[in-house]
Amino acid sequence: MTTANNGSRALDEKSLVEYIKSTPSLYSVVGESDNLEIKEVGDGNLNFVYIVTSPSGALVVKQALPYVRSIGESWPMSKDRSYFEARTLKEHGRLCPPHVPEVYHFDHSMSLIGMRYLAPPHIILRKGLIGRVKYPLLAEHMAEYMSRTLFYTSLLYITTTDHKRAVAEFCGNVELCRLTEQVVFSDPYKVSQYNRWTSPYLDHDAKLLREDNVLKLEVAQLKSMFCEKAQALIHGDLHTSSQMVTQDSTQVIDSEFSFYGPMGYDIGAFLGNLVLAFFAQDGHAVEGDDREDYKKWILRTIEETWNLFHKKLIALWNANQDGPGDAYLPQIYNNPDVWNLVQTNYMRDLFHDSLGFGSAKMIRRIVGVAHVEDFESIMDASKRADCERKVLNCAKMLMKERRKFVSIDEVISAILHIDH
Ligand code: ADP
Ligand code: SR1
Ligand code: MG
Repeated sequence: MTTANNGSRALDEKSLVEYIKSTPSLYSVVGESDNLEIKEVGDGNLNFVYIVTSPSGALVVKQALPYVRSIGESWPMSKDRSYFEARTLKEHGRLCPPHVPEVYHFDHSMSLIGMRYLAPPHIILRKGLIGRVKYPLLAEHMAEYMSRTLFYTSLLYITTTDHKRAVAEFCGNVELCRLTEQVVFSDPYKVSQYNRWTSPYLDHDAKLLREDNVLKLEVAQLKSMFCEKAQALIHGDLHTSSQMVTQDSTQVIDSEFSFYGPMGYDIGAFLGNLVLAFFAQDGHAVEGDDREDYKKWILRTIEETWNLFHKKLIALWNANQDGPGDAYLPQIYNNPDVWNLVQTNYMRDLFHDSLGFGSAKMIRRIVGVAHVEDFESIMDASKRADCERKVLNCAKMLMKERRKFVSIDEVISAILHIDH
């Protein structure tokens, strides 16, 4: 075990064995075995992740150190993010147990979480999308996860007393929120030391972004919504590397960016990352496999996710019309006409928020600090840039025109139009 700055004790393979042996809630999962194997598998941007196996069990240990792993110690970051990750894994797990791994143990002083090991064939969804694997239950599972976690933590279900208490607690995750403000809503629209893109092919496209005043007005609105709209306990980083999947299982991991924010930020993150996967497919096409059928599957999944989410959120809302939620009191809104109108307006605004945030998430992955494997794994830079340019054109159009879209079918048509 080495001592990092801020008094953290960074685990290594050897010290982790000792830690597990002295922690009953972890040691019992691996059958109190003397024969523990440790492997560090962290491929995310921020933390260290260890898989611990014994002949009779396995678990995952995740540790946050006080900096951003992918950048290094020059970018300090509060290790309290681990507290918020554990807190939200537990809360979202309580609200939607089939789609969130169980937390066995949390150690605040070590910024360490012990959780269920998502064993193979679970893989990170993004890798499955690059390998053109279809997941028939993905839309259903993600719609279930998003509708339950967002509904039950919003004022549609809880009282303003509970909401304010929870909002206050999650305001503590300020450093992670500020990281998002910077890398999603600011840096892509200005010169920043961290920005990069497929140069020289996208030099002009990146410049156009920085000079697009209409886009800047839109992104300012989205940023203020991200900072001000405490609508629900959102995951906060729901891209396609935050799900581990098989053909019949979808598990949402990595909720360290969670806070009370706009629902559309989660929905947009997931749908926007599926759009990224869609535009990356041409870069992975080879002779004999043009990936056209797979592209259609991605678009169908986008459509089904939104439509199922819509249906499930409304169903939860109707079933809890007389529940504790302070937003729409039944004494005022019990007339079916006004009730329908309230729901129609709410879902329309949420749809437009999701399109806006989804677009911002797409843009940041092309010209910002953190890129995604969907495109990074396209080795031919010119081909990669062609795919990435379509993302930028699609995202700019969606962000600016989002209020004109009435249904997800129209969005799919617009994506197809840009693709051809
Ligand atoms: P970061 O916070 O650094 O982004 P992640 O939570 O995304 O870290 O985890 C990094 C990697 O560790 C994932 O891509 C996945 O391969 C692996 N991983 C994380 N949690 C689990 C788990 N519960 N079971 C199996 N593998 C996991
Ligand atoms: C330095 S930016 C790192 C990014 O990785 C995380 O997964 C978040 O998306 C964050 O924006
Ligand atoms: Mg991650």
